[in-house]
Amino acid sequence: MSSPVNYTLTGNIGVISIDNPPVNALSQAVRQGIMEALNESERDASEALLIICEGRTFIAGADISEFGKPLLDPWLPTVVNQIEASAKPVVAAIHGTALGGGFEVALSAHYRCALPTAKVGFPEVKLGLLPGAGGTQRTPRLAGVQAALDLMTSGAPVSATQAAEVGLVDRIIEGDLLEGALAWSAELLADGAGPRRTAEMTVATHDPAIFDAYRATLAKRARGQIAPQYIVECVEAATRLPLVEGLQVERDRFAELMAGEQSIALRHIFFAERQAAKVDGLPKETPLRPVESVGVIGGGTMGGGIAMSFANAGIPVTLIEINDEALERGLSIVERNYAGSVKRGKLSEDKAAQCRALISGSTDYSSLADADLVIEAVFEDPELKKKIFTKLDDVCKQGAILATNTSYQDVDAIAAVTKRPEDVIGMHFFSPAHIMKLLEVVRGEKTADDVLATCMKLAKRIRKVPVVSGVCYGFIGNRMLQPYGKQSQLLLLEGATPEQVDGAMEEFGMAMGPLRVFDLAGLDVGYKARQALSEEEKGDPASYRVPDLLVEAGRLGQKSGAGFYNYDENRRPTPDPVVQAVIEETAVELGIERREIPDQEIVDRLVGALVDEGRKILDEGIAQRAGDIDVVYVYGYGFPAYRGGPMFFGENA
Ligand code: T1G
Repeated sequence: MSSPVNYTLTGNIGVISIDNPPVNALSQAVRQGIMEALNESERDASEALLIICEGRTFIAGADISEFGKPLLDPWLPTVVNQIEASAKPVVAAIHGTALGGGFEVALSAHYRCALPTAKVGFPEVKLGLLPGAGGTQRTPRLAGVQAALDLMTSGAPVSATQAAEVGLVDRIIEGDLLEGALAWSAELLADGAGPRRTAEMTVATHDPAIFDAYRATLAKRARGQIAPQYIVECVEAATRLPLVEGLQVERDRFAELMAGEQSIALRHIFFAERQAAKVDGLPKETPLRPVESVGVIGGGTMGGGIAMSFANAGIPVTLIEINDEALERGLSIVERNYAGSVKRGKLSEDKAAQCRALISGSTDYSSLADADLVIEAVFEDPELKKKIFTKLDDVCKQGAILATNTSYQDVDAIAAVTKRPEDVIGMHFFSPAHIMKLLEVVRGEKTADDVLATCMKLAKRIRKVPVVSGVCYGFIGNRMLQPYGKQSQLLLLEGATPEQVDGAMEEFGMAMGPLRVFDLAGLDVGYKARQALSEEEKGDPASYRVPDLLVEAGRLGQKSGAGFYNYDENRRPTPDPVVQAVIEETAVELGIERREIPDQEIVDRLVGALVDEGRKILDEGIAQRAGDIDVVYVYGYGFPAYRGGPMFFGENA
């Protein structure tokens, strides 16, 4: 088996070229190959060394698939220390994404150049880890404490230009990277530049209070997570200790995190997310339909957000509304959202204007005649949806994909009103649709393979995380929310208060407890859905009596300023004794005894409800894998990623 590392002498430059598709991960073979190249360079006529990668990217990190297994020599810290120790100047040439261990390799080099399109970063914290090959010690020496902490605790990559501004990249190369890097290496040699070891640098002066400030911010922003706190500790060590001792602190903390539950869970989610994008039994080479123009029916909150998701990916969108007034309202939601993204610094003014320009409005369905994909996003009235699909069947070209954004309706029943059910599919976005990453792709009984494959691929293009679901009431996510919601109601009647239930789940790591979620979604949504059901279909009154009484008392949730909680003008929730009285009276009415309920029981019963329903969903084949369900709950329902999702947690708790 040939080595993924190639070493050649180009003039007086020793070129270490790595070729380990798909992302040049630092597998054992790559680490071994780099060491062999370094050893060879010590014996040859090279005067400088250049580290560069083939393929679409520079090294995107350590090989995550090796984690959790016995670590094979050479260890990455050994490799990076040998690069830094080289007697000949070492240049790293970056394209694509230099991430994690890959960026650490670049930081151990003496000089760094990059294409303007390149990105660098430390995503380790997203895996419950920290940069374990010198990143926590070398980055603050080069870029200062603040930049180092921001990079490592956010896990977000920055552009090569931004990296250059803080001293992490020395030269931006326009044009061909290899050519430019070789020329720059020759220039360095001509200028008499020798090895420039970061290890010999000290961290620039800084306010020592910065560390406690970060600890406090992270305790809120990354509640319950260990890795961010350890990153602060390691960067602080870099300001106090010589590199060798700082590296030891980093090594100890890294090893602890690697063996820890949080990182194991986050690594599960890393691979589960990539697995979820694959459809069992659907050949990789299934042809895809072109999607270069999209129509969205309904300019409400969901429709506007969906339109933005496509426009943000450069795909023109036509937003359809019933009349000009409604269309105006829909387009103004889009305007407001873009203004908000610019204000929060998520988008530049220019980019926002570019995207906005890709969204046009119409009240005429015939403007969708050439659309490649049309997504219906009107409110949950099954008859209205069927009427719309009948119309789409008439106006849309053959081969167009017809999708519904319903969050629980029967996609097969909607498809059945058309003459082309094979072209119908569910694309269930989550609110706000231009921000939430999850996309449930609902495969109907007759949905064609190429339609499914196209939507799965398209999801990545619009920066969504797709998960396939079969057709059932509520698909994966909302179906599991039913028993979860029911359990939350039983806990209230049996003695817990809304703030205790939500508090316990938020302490567990949920972004928001169940009662606050129901208030956010609107208690009237569930109430209206229940009105269409028979007493029998509604099931145990304990699961809905209290929210029904609240709605009938005009407490619809956040939108009416009161639900399970009262809400002030900043939407801050406060408990209301009126609600407590309704709960206690209903418990008496239903003959439910009340008692002290420990927080752990609340967590066990609510997470247990999710896991039980998840198992039924797997048994019925509605979801392909348990990991898919975990991805749904982490990306769509605020389940803590560092617990791996409900199914993983259920298996491992
Ligand atoms: N190790 C192993 N496999 C990896 C990998 C990695 N680091 N990165 C990607 N893959 C696989 C992935 O599973 C998929 O496989 C294929 O490559 C394409 O990935 C000591 C400890 C680079 C931005 O966290 O963020 O270094 O599904 O679909 O959307 O300090 O991959 O095709 O079989 O995601 O174009 C730090 C992780 C590691 C970066 C490309 N590095 N990767 O995105 O492709 S920890 C990371 C990514 C570390 C050191 C520490 C993305 C990407 P398959 P993809 P993409």
